[in-house]
Amino acid sequence: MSTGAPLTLGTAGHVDHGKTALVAALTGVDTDRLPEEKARGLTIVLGYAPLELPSGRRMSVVDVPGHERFVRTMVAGASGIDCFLMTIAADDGVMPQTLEHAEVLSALGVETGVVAVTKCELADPAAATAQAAELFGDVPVIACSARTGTGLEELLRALEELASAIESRATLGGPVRLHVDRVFTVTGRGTVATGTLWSGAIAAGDSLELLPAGASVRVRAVEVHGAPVSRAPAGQRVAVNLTGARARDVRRGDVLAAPGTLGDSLILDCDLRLREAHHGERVQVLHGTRSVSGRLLCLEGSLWQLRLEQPLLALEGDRLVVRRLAPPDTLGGGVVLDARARRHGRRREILERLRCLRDGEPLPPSAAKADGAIEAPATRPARGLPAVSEGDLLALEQRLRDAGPALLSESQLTAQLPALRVLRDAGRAVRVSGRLYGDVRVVAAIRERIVALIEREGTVTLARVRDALGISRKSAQAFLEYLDGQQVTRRLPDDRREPARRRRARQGVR
Ligand SMILES: Nc1nc2c(ncn2[C@@H]2O[C@H](COP(=O)(O)OP(=O)(O)OP(=O)(O)O)[C@@H](O)[C@H]2O)c(=O)[nH]1
Ligand SMILES: [Mg+2]
Repeated sequence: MSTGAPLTLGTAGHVDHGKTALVAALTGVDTDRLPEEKARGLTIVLGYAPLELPSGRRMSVVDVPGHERFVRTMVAGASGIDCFLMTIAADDGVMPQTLEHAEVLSALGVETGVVAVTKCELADPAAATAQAAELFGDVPVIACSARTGTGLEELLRALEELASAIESRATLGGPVRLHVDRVFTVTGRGTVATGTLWSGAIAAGDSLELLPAGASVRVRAVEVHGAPVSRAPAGQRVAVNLTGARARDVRRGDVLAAPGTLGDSLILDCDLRLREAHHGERVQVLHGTRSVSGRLLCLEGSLWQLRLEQPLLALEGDRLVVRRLAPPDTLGGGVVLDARARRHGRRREILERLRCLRDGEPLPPSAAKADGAIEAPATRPARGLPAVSEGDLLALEQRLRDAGPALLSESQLTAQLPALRVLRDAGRAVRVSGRLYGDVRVVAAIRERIVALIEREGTVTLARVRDALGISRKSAQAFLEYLDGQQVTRRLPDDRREPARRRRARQGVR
């Protein structure tokens, strides 16, 4: 029986602190499915299980890895959860990823949860309990053991109480948004994408948009924890059987969204709590199940601009996590205030507007003017260039889209150069290489396909990219140069390309 609106619980905690064992003891499901996970006794990918509470209410559980190398996966699993189950082993106490996961949860705004002091039959749980209380304040702390069963009933009761106090995303409405974390093919049924449904409801027959590719897909069937349902509301794990997309066209980090409700974000104004970050620093930005590199620009206090190298699929109010690239570490995170900002500095009226958005205050008239400047950046003519109308911009955008991976050169666009400049500043057009330009969605989709090809094949030649993607040699060259420039690929002496971070990837660093 399942009563109450859907909710999702995410595990958290240092490696080996008993997350997976606890989920198995509570749900009966061993979420470590991969042979490598079983052999190493280590969670590597996200695990999922339904948890039935004493009242019959059901929660989705996402079990995350605790190893420091898999923090990116942990963030992907924690994005979209409603509450946490943090484990701290009685015989180990608070450890680095206890702290890092706590930081991620706080950045994602997940403040409700329970701490389980695990392995309590191995050591006196008092010290770890005191540490937990210090770290998490008045969150319930329960000593338990997955091995002996001690404390599990108390833990379930605490989760029940927690669940009754949380408002389910199902009641909040909003358009469909599902950040894909797994994709596979089921014989006879085709592509299945799974994720935690952030908002909206998905039903068989729905038309959705797959982003960033922008492809139209149709929902053939929907399942929740292995059982078919006619309609799945937000707040739980959902598996969507799709038509219109092959499994290899869908990747972790993609988003299934209600058509026309979500677009690419390349420049975001945010309210961030960061430690040790500095103006101009290149960082990793994690949002949903996606992570991209970008640069941090300090505007004022907690207000920062993020200029990304690849798009995120974000909306205002979304949470994101910021990590340092080397050595990898979580710096903090926060809230998106403007998901489609334009490049700007510390202009007074823009800062005033952002302060109001952050503090939830009404926009004063001067900030409202700046608001228009931000909301409709593309209509503002670039300095020294003739004004361009929204019609000019849409016409050029369509032309770039129609050109697709063939791209367009500046010499083909002489009459539209002012519009090109505006589109480029607004992140809607991308200079791929030399004087060649493409639509931001087209460029993102081609990039993803090349990265997938290299992931499959190790290294690639220009000719291989040309043939595999069915594009011209000139385009293949431009895209590879673009990816070299972004340090996604690295050019080898024999002109082949390999992933720029191949050596680290071989060592298992993600
Ligand atoms: N004695 C004892 N051992 C436990 C208990 N819970 C887990 N373990 C053991 O601790 C080890 C790690 O447990 P896991 O559940 O895999 O830990 P984890 O937090 O999921 O680890 P990662 O997912 O890799 O971060 C395994 O050998 C478990 O059998 C417990 O309550 N008592
Ligand atoms: Mg585990």
